[in-house]
Amino acid sequence: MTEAQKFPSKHQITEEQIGFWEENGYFISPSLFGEEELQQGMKHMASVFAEDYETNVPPNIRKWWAGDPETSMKNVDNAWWSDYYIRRFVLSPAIGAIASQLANTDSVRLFQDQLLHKPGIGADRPRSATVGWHQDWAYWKCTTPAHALTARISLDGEYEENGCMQVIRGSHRWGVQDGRHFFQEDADVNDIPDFRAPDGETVEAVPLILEPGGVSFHHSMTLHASTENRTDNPRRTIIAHMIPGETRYQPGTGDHAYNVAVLSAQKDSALEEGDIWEGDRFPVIYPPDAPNG
Ligand SMILES: O=C(O)CCC(=O)C(=O)O
Repeated sequence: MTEAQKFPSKHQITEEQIGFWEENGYFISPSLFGEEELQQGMKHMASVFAEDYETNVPPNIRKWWAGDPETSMKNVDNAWWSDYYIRRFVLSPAIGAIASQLANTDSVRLFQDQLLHKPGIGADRPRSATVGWHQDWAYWKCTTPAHALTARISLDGEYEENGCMQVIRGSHRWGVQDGRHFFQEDADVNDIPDFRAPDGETVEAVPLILEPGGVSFHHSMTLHASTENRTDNPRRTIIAHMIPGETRYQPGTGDHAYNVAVLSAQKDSALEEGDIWEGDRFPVIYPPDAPNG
């Protein structure tokens, strides 16, 4: 394949953008989705949270149920099992093409998706629905090498007041940190923990501002978090967590029991160290039209 065939030209990113990613551990693409798609995304996200599943298959993890407080984060993993429209977003060829260039790999698979609805709690309510500082790989030590990456598609637009995500610039180069606080819903995110930055580097939090339909990418070792949403409207994000096609299973870490069970269920024999993360439940996003096996 020539370079031109590899990436439809509008999904080809520049050497400079790849250099930015390698230095900073994040990248923001221009809007990849239009108004109609975003409206459909909101509708289908609401259906999944309401347990109305197009495929009749539930997502494999839910952390919010009807009746739970509306000020809590609504969060579901693997909604693409349940909904065809969500599937269109998280298996988007544009996202796959950009991810393959950032990760410098010939193939990209979906590791799992995530729907995130951060409620608008207004100015006065106690802090809630925050995401504490964490590195994604701290939850995914069952994947090696640690080159997974995430695309976050913003349906509403993201900015500081509605609790946009923040990253610690360059932290993907700093090794494993004390970072497993994703589920801390009352975190004071502006009080940044004492992360270990190498000599000469500083701990700098960068807000990832997104227009509606905009997509941010971050490396699985990049420290990130998000504050509460102080507006009166939800901040909704469809998230594709992706792995390079050569990613292998690393046993003994006790991490991500759900995905390990999914991988194991697709095999005839017991999982072994070094097995490739593959199969229908980890579909190929890039190259487009590749078989899933
Ligand atoms: O959107 C957020 O606030 C956090 C998302 C996140 O932690 C992730 O995509 O890894």
